[in-house]
Amino acid sequence: EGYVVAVVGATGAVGQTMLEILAERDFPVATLIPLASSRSAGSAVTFKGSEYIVQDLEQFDPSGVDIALFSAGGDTSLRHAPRFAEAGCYVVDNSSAWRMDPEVALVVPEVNPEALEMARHNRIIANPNCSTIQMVVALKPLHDAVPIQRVVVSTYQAVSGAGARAINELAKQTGQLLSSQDATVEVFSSRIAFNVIPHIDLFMDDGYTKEERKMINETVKIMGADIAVTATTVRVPVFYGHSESVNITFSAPLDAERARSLLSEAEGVCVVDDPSTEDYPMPSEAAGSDPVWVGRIRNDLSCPNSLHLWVVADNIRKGAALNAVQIAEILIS
Ligand code: A2P
Ligand code: 11C
Repeated sequence: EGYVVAVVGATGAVGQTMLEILAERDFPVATLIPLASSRSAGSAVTFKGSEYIVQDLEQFDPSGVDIALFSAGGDTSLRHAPRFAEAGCYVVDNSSAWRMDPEVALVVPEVNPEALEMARHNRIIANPNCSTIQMVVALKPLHDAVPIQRVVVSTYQAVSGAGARAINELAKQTGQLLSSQDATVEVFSSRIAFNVIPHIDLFMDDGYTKEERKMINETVKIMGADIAVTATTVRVPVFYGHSESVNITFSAPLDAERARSLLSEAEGVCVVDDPSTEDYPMPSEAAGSDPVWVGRIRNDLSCPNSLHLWVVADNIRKGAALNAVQIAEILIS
């Protein structure tokens, strides 16, 4: 009893966590089908203590699959998600391929679950970018109280956002530098160990990166409000957990005390904010957890109607795999 569930990109950093979260949350999986490229077809992944053989996506016939969770890059989604949808399967796609398509729902369950109605027709649902997800979960309860006019965000993003090879690169370079060797640079544009790189995804003509553009456009689409957003996205030598400094300007006053109380009651949010005990969220503690952690909540003394937040979440869980599984849970409910 349950559903036929395919995980596309099952060998990757996000795909592996999708398998863990499906198991943890006891998603009703009758048949699990792990898929990846021909490179890893024939290898095994583990789900609920059993091994499953990875199949080649290219050769796979999606007939009979109920739900497919895709996390194998934008090109793979563009090519394969439509044939899964045409076969009658719901696709929850973690890539950026479909997010800004006006016909496709871009969903964070705590923020805009109603957008899923759209998916009843075309069957492809987009999972937002990890940095966007954690920010909008924190913005939503505040925006519902006092409409937000503008957001200025700077990110501190973990290497796991760039996949399994990027995780290995930070580990390898750290070892190399600690043993006085030169760092081998393959995945990132520069050395990431003991460094900070103000560049995530490709640069565009206007000087922004695509990661910054995603945060701007996706936030407006998910929040369904005309919020002015600007972003600087930065890679830091952290394995798991994205952090964000978020400055918010509201259309009317919202003091830090009220914001703290609204966030304390919000779904999916945990507030850790006590300067007297030096308590604030950090990726070392958010890694492996489900909530969006918020702290350093304070009024911006330089600007009326403005607040600062510090927002941290596990980018692979809430930022990707968990959000996708939560969407699947709504689809079957
Ligand atoms: P594979 O193991 O075959 O390379 P990560 O983001 O951690 O790098 O993971 C990317 C995931 O997407 C992996 O599971 C990878 O599978 C999968 N993948 C990459 N390219 C393709 C493709 N063309 N077809 C199917 N799966 C792909
Ligand atoms: C990162 N946010 O941390 C990126 C990864 O659009 O899904 C996710 C890219 C995306 O590198």
